[in-house]
Order: sequence, then structure tokens, then C-alpha cells
Amino acid sequence: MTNTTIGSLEAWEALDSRGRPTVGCRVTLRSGGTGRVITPSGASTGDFEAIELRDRDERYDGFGTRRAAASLRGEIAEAIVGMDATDQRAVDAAIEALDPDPGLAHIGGNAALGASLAVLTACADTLRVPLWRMLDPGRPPLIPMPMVNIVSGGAHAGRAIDIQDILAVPVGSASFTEGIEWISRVRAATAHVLTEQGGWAALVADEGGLSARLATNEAALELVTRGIERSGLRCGDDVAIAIDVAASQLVDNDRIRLRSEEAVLTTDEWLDRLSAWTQQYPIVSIEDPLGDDDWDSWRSASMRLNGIQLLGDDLFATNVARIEHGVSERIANSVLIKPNQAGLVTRTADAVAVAQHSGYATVVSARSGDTEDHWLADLAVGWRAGQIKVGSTMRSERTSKWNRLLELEATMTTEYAGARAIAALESA
Ligand code: 2PG
Ligand code: MG
Repeated sequence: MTNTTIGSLEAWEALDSRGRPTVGCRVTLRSGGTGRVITPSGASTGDFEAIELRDRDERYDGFGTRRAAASLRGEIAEAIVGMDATDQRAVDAAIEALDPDPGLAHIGGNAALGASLAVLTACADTLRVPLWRMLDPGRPPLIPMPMVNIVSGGAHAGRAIDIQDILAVPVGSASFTEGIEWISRVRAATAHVLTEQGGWAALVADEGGLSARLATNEAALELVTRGIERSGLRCGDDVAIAIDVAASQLVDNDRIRLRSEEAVLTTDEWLDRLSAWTQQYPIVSIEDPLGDDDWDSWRSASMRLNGIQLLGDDLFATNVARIEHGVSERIANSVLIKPNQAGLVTRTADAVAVAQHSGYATVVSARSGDTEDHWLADLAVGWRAGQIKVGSTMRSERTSKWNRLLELEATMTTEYAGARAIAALESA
């Protein structure tokens, strides 16, 4: 038995930023070192991600996580207590072996990720190294380019508009610190423009972005573009726009239904509209423009939207096999990385590695229901993801990650990814 042997595991029901239950997990090693993690939870969840275990009883509208916490204290603890925490792959394999379902539905993807990440953080605590150093010790850290939510719609904002996120990316920033300051200016300026238009800028969506009931989806692009201009920064050169359509939420019989505009579009009509937007607005990245299993439409999108970062979230679901399939068919050019879609640290790391080896860009992402934890920032830095998306510049579950990155940039000599991290801009 060594210092890094897993000594005990505790678990409890906690709350996420939406006030919905999630799981907390604390792992203690024989050294006394601990790792404590509260897992995040999405709203626009795809069909191919790890499955959360929920109580489905009268508490919290069925969202309670007592069963997930019990799974951690019971079978997961039994499987991993006594193992060496530094062998993350073996620990994750032991957790995986408990569940015949690849989506981890029986033990709960939320429980599995809690244990897996708590083991990783307990190790960092015991070895007295920053968490990012545990990820890929062979490579130097890299501070990611932020992709920041400005206006929300879809499942994060009562479907005020259909597109889920209009985000700003500080493509011209020389450092993360400068980039975040620029985007704070853009958010404030966008709020002013919205107020002038008669909107109510005090309404904030799940990720801290503005939640405005605008007449059309395009009006949101227009609003953020005006916001960038109003901020005094150069539109397109200093700050560009990214969108997350989260189309799995909009697909209706092979078509895209835009409820806020009472329109139903074929894939071709929708792609026409998206390409027109890329001409009119400074858009550098489009996430999930189509349904999460519609590979044919994604193939057309990949041909039609070239020159843009085409980012697969629900499409790839942080799943190695799905990413490999996409790469072999030259679908999309970048992968959103969400640890709780994969359910285990090593599954997530493998997804990052496959994407990076294939020349795909990687964007590490928080969930719309997130927590005060900031391990996500370290994962992005250690894996050299290049980009990170955690919501707006406000609300503590968002700023905890930005603040960790500000801390890392201020306290060590590290490289900043900058705009070259964005797929399709690399060579520009
Ligand atoms: C997304 C995420 C984060 P959710 O779609 O990219 O913005 O949303 O966590 O609801 O899936
Ligand atoms: Mg998404």
C-alpha cells in the first residue's frame, strides 16, 4: 500500500447552478490527500452522451440524485477503494466494468464522473501538483482561447429564440486576460444596445447570458454585432462571433423548426441561411447546426461551410468511436469536449487525443447546469485544448473557471492559444 492508494469515498446529493440536484463526491487517499468534485449537468443533452442516474420520485420533480450518491458509496467505492489512484486508467476501467451499458446508465454517468474526477484531484492534492499537470505531463500547458456566451436562447432561456447561444470570441487578443476583459466590454455594450431597443437587459439566462425575446434569430446576431461595434473593439478582427445552434432541440421530421419565427426549413434552406449569415456577420464557429445523428446533412454542411470552425457537440458526444467516424468521413473540423458526456476522465482524454491526432480542434466545455468547481479550466490547460466555453462573464459557476484561468495566466509563464486554436483559422 502506498500514499496514493484510495482510502475512502464519500458521496452526497448536491445542487447545480440551476438549483437541480447533482452529485458531490469526495475521495481520500491513504496520504490524507483529498479530491472533491460536484458534477455538472446539461439541459440540451444529446442522445449519445453518458446517462445520469436520477431518482424519478416525488423529490425535486424526479431529478433527485440519492440513487447516484448511493451508487458511489456502494458499488463504485467497493470497486476502487484499495486501488492506486495514480493509475487513472485502471480506476476508470474498474468503474466501467461495473456497468454493461456503455452509457453507464446503471451506475449513472454522473456518479462515474464524480468518482473518476475526484480520484484525479485527490492525486494532484497528494502529489502537490496543480491539477493541469496530471493530464498530460509530457506537454507544456496551454491557456485556451475563451468562447463566451452573450445572448442565450433555446433550452437555456425559455426558448426566447431558437438558437441556443450567440457567443463572442476575442480572436485578436494577445492573452486570456485581455480576451476576457474585451468580452466583458462586449457583454456590457450589448446590454446597452438591447436596452436602447426596448429589451430588458436584466434578464439573465442559465449561463449568465442576456435572455431577450427577439423577433428573429438573426436579430440576435445583429444585436451581438452591434454590441461588438459599440464596445469600441474591431468587429471581426478583435472580437468575432460563434454560435451554438443546438439543433438536436430543433429537428422535426428531418427539418429544422424555428418556433420563434414559425418557420420549418429543409436542410438545404437551413444551410443557405447559415452560409448567408457567415457572409453578413463575423462568424468564426458554428456548433451543432444539424441533428446529432444526421451524418449526411453534416457532410453537406462540412462542404458548404468551409472556412468556418464546424464544431460537433451532440454529434460527437465526446465519444471516440463517433469522432473517428466523423474524421473518416471528413465531417466537421472540431470537437466539443464535455467530461460528463463521456462519464470518465480517461474516456474524455481519449476523445481529446483522437481529435487532436486527427487535426481537429478541441473546445472544452462546461454544462448549462454547472457548479462552483473549476477543474474544467485545468483540464483545458493540461490537455492543450486550445479553446474553452463556460458561459458568460458573470455568475459564479462561470467565473470560477475564468478566475482559475486568470490565476494560471498571472502566475506562470505559459503560452496562450490565441486564434490559431480555432479550426479553419489556423492557416489564415
Ligand atoms: C452546449 C451546452 C453548454 P448543455 O450545448 O454546448 O452551453 O449546453 O449543457 O445544456 O448541453
Ligand atoms: Mg452545444
